[in-house]
Amino acid sequence: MGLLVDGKWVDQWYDTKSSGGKFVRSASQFRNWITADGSAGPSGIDGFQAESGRYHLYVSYACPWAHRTLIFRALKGLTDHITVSAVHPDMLDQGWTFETDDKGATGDTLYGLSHAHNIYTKADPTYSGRVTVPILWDKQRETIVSNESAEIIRMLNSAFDGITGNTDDYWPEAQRDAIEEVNARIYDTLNNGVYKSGFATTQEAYDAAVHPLFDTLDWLEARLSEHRYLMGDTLTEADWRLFTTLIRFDPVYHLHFKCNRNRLVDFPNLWGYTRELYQMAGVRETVNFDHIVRHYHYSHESINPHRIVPFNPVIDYDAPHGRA
Ligand SMILES: N[C@@H](CCC(=O)N[C@@H](CS)C(=O)NCC(=O)O)C(=O)O
Repeated sequence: MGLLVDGKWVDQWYDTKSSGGKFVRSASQFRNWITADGSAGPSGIDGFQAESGRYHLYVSYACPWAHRTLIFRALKGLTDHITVSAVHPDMLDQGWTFETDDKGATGDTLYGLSHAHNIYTKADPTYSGRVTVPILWDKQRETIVSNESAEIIRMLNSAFDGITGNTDDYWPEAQRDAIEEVNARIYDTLNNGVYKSGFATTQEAYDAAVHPLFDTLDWLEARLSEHRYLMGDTLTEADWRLFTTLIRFDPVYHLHFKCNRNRLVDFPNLWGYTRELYQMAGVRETVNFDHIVRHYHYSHESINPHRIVPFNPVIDYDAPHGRA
């Protein structure tokens, strides 16, 4: 895997040497917004009006950030309005590819390109930076609207409401500050914390990631003993952002990223909550455990150089969750 420099692919693994063994995630660069009337969003330029059939998501089923966008597409009734291509789970020398498999990798259904980096250079032939998924693509202007999942889910939350008639709101105005606060802790110590733990190349960097990670899981376990969802009685984006990390915890992060003080199934509230969210309409179809387990173990050469995919326990996410 690697990154693009002036539109050219450079084979390079994450560099943790210059950061004292710590994994540092780089910021996404395409930051435009789809809006109902095409006006500019909080960042970027205008001209990306919500329209049925105009936009496309490039995702990996393995990737927790891309997974958020698939969940919002499902929850918000957008499956008939936004098309999807899913990359192959193996992310090797040339990054994400559009190889196909029989388990959900679709190929590039728009252009038939071979790699995700081709999508970035199609949008900007001089692009420099990492080639990540999700990518929200505009078929009309043939460019990337956004490659930042946190912003894509907020677009999907409301921009298409006039088209779908679905006004479910996972980013309610009255709770925004409180959601941001919870998101910040969960992002730093969990969503990204699992990567900081797994990609650490010094004991210090690992210790600095793994302890806050389990402190946050303990905090969430207690919070869910008092509240049905993170913000109370209704689901918000905070829950879905947490869910994509929890669903990968026992199959991947516990072993592969050395997040092994406990398993998810050891936390009764978090485990019931994860099953409840998994069983909500449309969500199960966004979870592809084959791609999740295969991707991490096969692609991260620095962590698992022999690419052995473990024989995992069967986990029954469909078991009754008993939460009311
Ligand atoms: N901030 C981005 C992060 C996306 C991201 O890091 N995706 C990973 C897959 S889980 C990726 O494509 N990594 C490839 C790379 O960094 O080279 C977002 O949330 O959309």
